[in-house]
Amino acid sequence: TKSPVTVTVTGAAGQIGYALLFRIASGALLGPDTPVKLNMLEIPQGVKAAEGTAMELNDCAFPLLQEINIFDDPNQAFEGANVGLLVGARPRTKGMERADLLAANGGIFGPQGKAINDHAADDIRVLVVGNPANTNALIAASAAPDVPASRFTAMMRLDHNRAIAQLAEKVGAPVADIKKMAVWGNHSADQYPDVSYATVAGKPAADLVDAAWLDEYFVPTVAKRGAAIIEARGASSAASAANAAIDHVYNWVNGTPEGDWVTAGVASDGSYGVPEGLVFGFPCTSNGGEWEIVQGLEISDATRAGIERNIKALEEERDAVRELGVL
Ligand code: NAX
Repeated sequence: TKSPVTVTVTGAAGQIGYALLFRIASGALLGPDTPVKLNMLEIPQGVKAAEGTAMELNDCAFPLLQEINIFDDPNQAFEGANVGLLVGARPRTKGMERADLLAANGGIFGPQGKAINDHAADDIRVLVVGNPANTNALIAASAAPDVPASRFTAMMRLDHNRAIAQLAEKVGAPVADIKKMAVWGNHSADQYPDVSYATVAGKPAADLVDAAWLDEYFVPTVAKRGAAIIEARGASSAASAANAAIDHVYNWVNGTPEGDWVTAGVASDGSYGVPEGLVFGFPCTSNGGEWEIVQGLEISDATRAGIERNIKALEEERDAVRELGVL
């Protein structure tokens, strides 16, 4: 077995946290040979519930789980962290202005970024799940000048998985037959799920579905899936979000399969005309260490329009947090 990896989960007492922690402890996040030390971060009101979850984690007697610690101080929670899953965020409440939401989250992700900068291990890898995830990742990265910006990523994997599931259902193929899905941009209704490069059992997906289905059903269904889940379940996506977080980190650390890629929200290096620094959903591969944006894809007019819409949306979010002084 390998040496233990310290994983810090924020918002540990929330519903995604509850779906996530047991899978991390079981070995699904890092693999079956990697022991885990779990650091759970909550706000003071969440600590008691986190303690209850820790009791249940103990009761699972997971062979890989070496330690559980609960904190309400980010500096302690990120001490020595190798992986940070930033799930806890300030949700938008009724009547809340967007600027207030961005400011409240700046007040969370700024200090957490600084705590990561000052206390995390040198190989720290961060996935931001809490919304607005892309901009929260940007805020955390900018508060951590000593950590490469490439180590701060945002979760676009749920959107990616949703897109695969919708296409699989439409063409009647198993999900395992679908490769090279992409979701460009922001984890919001602006996102652009794109089958341009996708294959189904090796055949181009674009040959199996028509343009009207893509524009009128596929894109809006994937982009608005979160709202549909809330409508049906009376609560937002939790287990599927936790699953996507597991997928993202697993592929980041262990690599993506040969001949395929996944979608990750990563700091743009200017690829595909996306301004440098914006945390943007791109098709990415990992060699088991760093994300790399897939290069050289031909961009259709529809994809270009989708990318541009997301650049605009993310620049607006970035400018708004700059104005608030959190960036
Ligand atoms: P919950 O409200 O169930 O849990 C959030 C938890 O975070 C609470 O226990 C709260 O006490 C804690 N928290 C709040 N501020 C904190 C802080 N400063 N430090 C540590 N903990 C803090 O929300 P849940 O359903 O778990 O969702 C968490 C976040 O994920 C939300 O922002 C949600 O919008 C976002 N999502 C992102 C998705 C994505 O694909 N990127 C999809 C699912 C989800 O909607």
